[in-house]
Amino acid sequence: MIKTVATTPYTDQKMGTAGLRRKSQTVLQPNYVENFMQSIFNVIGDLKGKTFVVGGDGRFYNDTAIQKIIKMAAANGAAKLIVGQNGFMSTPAGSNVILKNKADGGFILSASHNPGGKSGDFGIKYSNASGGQIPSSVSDKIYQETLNVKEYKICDIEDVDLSRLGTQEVCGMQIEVIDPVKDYVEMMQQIFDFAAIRRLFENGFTMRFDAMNAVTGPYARKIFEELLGAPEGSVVNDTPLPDFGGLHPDPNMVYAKELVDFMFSDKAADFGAANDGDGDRNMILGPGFFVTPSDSLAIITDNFNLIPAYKNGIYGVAKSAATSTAVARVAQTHGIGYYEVPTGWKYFVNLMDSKRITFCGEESFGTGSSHIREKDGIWAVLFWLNIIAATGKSVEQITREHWQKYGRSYYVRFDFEGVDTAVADKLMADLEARLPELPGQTLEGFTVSDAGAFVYNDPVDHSSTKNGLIIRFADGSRIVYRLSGTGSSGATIRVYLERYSKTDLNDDPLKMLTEIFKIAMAVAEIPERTGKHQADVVT
Ligand code: VG1
Ligand code: CO
Repeated sequence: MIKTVATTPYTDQKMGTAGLRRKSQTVLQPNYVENFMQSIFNVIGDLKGKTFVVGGDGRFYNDTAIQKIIKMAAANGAAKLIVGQNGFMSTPAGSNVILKNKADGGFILSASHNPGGKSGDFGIKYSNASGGQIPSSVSDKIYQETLNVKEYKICDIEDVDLSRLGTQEVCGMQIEVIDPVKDYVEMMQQIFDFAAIRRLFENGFTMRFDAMNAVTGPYARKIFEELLGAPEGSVVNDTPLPDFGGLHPDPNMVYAKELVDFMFSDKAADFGAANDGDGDRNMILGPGFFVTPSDSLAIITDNFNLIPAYKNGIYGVAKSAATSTAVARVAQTHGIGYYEVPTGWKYFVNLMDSKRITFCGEESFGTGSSHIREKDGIWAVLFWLNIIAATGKSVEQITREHWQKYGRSYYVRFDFEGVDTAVADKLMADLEARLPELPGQTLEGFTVSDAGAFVYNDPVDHSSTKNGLIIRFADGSRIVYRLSGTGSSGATIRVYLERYSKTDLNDDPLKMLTEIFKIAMAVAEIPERTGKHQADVVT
């Protein structure tokens, strides 16, 4: 039944910040998925005795790609695949299934927060036995392999029925189809105080969770409505659709517009939240109030003792360099470890495995803990609900009290999208070359204290990673520049701005960042080089 098929390499199968992400039309090319998967299998080497976890966020091509992966894993000699029913599994649930079953790795078919459908994006995230995505050293090897791959192995069999739970044998390999929600829900019940949150809803508390027609609908319905008793209809856009119903499943103020409009109307629920395509991102809202992901990480960390699973203490916390410094002040107050890593969840994995940190987060709406090795959207929502249940305070009250205690990091991210790749690369290179001239200069009233590339030296595997450029000012303000590694066409320049105030707690972030924005635009020559005077997306 095993066929060996000749193929020719593609030159664009390099993974980015989180796996391979391409236009669906690119992925539809002959052997595109086959080449990529065979390259991974070649780098792993012998698949004998190995078990992998497979699922996806249900987007267009999920069903086709998963059949290819099953048939190729079998042909390459894998012992077993654990597959989500109907091919569904969120990224955090997948990490849990890998860890729980001590699997050798896993594949989540998703382009995360990127739009789906025929004209959207498709992607594959690859994790190893840690439950987290592979380090760059491994993805570099896989990329080299994709440039040389000449043939792939596949079982010549009918498509496998993934609708029935249970174990079947296919081409000499075991396939166990599991309920992707069950294990995840059990894990959440072990972490949070479900009884307290249930009481909150019994007392009339209301919420709206927007699954954005992506993978978290079934998880959210089970947890929030069935188990915690949120009124029916609290979870919206809860049926995963191949094109996400046309939505851009990125839970931020721009793309989660339906939820934002609702939460800023007079009909708002007490609590609002959304997740992204594959369920690893979250947005937290109160009535007429938005919590920045950077503040959310700081607030979660400050309140660890309210949560059953963390009440005995946490090791430490880490954030990506681009994320605001709000959590640093919390770490200092609590005397816990604090780390700053490059953008991408994979950089947190060593810190969690070595018990240096328990919590971690990114400004891009990602928060999580060492319960798994991915960021976790529903976990973050439950964390907030648990804080609210334990304190009786509203989202806004919790956040404002946090600012009173620690001061406020005004923080906004500006994305310049669809920039020519060569222009973006040159902009970054030229900017880096100019940065050493900046310290000591005063621009728009702000004095630069230090400027340079962000370099992370991993304390565990001693690898060194350069990611982005940072300008720091004497008053604690910062500008971070980086190029996105998750897009599927052109370049996106991300500019992250932060300004700290201990006393001005109620200002408008954009207003507070007016001068810093001007400096950021001028120093990098963004208008001159890209023709853009405004960002395309502001979050
Ligand atoms: C973006 C975010 C980053 C996140 C990554 C994957 O990467 O900035 O924080 O880890 O997406 O998120 P980039 O390189 O485009 O800035 V997900 O939800 O796509 O797995
Ligand atoms: Co995601």
